[in-house]
Amino acid sequence: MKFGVNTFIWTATFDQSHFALLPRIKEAGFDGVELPLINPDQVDAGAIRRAIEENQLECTFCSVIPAGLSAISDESTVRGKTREHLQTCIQVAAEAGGKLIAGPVYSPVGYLPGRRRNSDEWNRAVECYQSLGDALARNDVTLAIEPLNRFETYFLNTAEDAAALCEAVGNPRVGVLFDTFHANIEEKDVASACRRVGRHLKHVHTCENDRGTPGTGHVDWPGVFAVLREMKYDGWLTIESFGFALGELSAAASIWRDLAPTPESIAFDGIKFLKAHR
Ligand code: LER
Ligand code: MN
Repeated sequence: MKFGVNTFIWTATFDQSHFALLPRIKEAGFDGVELPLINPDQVDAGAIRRAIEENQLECTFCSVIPAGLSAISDESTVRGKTREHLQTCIQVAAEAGGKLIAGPVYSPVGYLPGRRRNSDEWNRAVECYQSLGDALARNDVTLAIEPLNRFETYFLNTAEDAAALCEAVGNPRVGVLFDTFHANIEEKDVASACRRVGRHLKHVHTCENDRGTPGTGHVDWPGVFAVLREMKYDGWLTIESFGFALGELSAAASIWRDLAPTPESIAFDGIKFLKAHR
């Protein structure tokens, strides 16, 4: 297993002004960083690749769907633009040296139409991810789709549904990102839910129940680690939390108070806990 940290802990965007974080992240024992990939046009893939390599790290990317786009929209032009957007994200991730894009890449976080998902939306998501097959193969990238809790999406809330979606897509490069924070809200049992993802598991966000430091809350870490070992999971365990003043991003994540003495202590204390208990 490899250990990563999402830079949302420090910043909503990531550019050269944040490269000084990388040696500190490496020194703390992380194998990689997870970087935002929301507006691919604003990502300097070459500079990121060099900085990641210089610091002997790897990178994964976290994508959310920007406002105005949706893979499940009933407007075919919106779906087409979303497909193009995701294709660009895949290409940019590969240029930066990343092999994985993870996140709720179906509709914008917080989009809640006040009804349940319908079968047309499900079929459109399947079609969208199937259509990305060539771009994923050509760029050697895997897409890990993240179920979110009910307050952030109506489309995909459980591990079981996420696994069923990937089963329908039928491409091993399209799998599931399992986030323990969301699972703690939606699942009867976090560890069993993780097991249910099965062979579709491609990425894990190791988050405490309050998005604070892993090990300081009530996520069933022994259970989760036992299941990951049983599944022979050898992918990333990425700590994700959000700085306390990231504007729109803090609002989307609903962070309204300090969750730890400092946001970065969530990363640096969190990795000690995860490594000691894996
Ligand atoms: C959002 O709650 C989340 O978990 C992230 O991985 C993507 O926004
Ligand atoms: Mn997450």
